[in-house]
Amino acid sequence: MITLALAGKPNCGKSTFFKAATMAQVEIANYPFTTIDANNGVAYVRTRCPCQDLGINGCGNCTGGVRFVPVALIDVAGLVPDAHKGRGLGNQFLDNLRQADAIIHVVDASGATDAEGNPVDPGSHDPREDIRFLEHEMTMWVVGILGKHWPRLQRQAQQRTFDIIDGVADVLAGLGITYEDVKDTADELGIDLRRTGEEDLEPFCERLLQRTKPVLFIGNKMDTATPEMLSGLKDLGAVPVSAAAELAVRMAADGGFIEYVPGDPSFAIKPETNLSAQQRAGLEKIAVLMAEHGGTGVQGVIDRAVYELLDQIVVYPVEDEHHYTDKQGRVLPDAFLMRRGSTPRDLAFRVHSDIGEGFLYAVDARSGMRIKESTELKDGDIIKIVSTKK
Ligand SMILES: Nc1nc2c(ncn2[C@@H]2O[C@H](COP(=O)(O)OP(=O)(O)O)[C@@H](O)[C@H]2O)c(=O)[nH]1
Ligand SMILES: [Mg+2]
Repeated sequence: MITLALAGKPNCGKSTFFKAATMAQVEIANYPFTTIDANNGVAYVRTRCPCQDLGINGCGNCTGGVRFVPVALIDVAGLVPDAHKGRGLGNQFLDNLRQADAIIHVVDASGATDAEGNPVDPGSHDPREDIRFLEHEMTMWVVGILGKHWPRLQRQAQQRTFDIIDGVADVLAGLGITYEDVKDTADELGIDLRRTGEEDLEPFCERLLQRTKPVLFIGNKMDTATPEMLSGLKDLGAVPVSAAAELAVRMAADGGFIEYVPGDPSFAIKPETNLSAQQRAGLEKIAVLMAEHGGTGVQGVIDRAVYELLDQIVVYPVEDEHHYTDKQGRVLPDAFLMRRGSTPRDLAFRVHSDIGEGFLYAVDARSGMRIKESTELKDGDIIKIVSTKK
């Protein structure tokens, strides 16, 4: 499963974002686990269910055409400045980072959290200062790991048979970094690692991380941030969000007070519902915020991380290409996230390694045409795999 990690200073709202994003109303997510433990949960990317184009009324796996596909979400321990020197929860952070395909860096846009993560008066800390901080800590961490091995790697590199790219990839394998990642990064920067001093590792590690752990910045607490602070963050590429607002609307939906589909720009208070005047006023305030920003931003962040940073598409494997069902007659039973560029053969292996090994051909269920094994799959494709193995 794709794994996203929430990182940032203490008190910027990571846990609130985590609670909101992993809280699924039963009817929207037919997936058994949401929160696995306090820090590991399942969130969902939103997509348009293909049943809409096929004229199928109620496929059973979506809410009025909105479909949710699970991804893993990790609430990472809060990071403090100089964490790479051992301050705070260094090892825990690194372990979480190892598992992440992409990182959502949460910044407190209201400026109510100082550089160390302590609560301060709103507006007294400039959140733009926090943007570079995570990248710097992560880079220095990797520099530290690599630095420990550097004298040995440099010595071994004197031998003709030793490939330093291999040596570096070996040291960083625990971070999910591959030989290709190391090679491409060195090539891109035009550096020869055999002739790179320990003191010059920083740009290499920075670029390597940008490639292997892409980061999406979010300016949380937009509800209490000034417009100047928000626009300053937006200029740096941060997405405005209110995790607290999303949590409140998901809880209200869970309690049956409102109709809300995560990612929608608005919600509807159900008639005849017994909300207190205070609850109603709270929801109305959130409605105004959502109208202003096109929603709370939480769902959009998950979607952008998966579709833009990780370049994923959603593909639907079926057994029966005429009825779009599996063997049990369930319509569009599975939705798989796959990297753009994946082929029907890749999909076959995702379904099962046996099916992949016995791959014969695939059928595009929408057109009814056979497609080549090397065809690039498109977002929303419905594919029947024909294999010698069942
Ligand atoms: N106004 C506002 N406060 C928020 C928002 N998200 C979180 N908070 C508050 O910020 C504080 C820290 O939140 P928490 O999620 O525990 O932060 P963490 O340390 O990063 O996990 C809590 O008091 C939250 O209620 C938000 O969107 N708006
Ligand atoms: Mg927390």
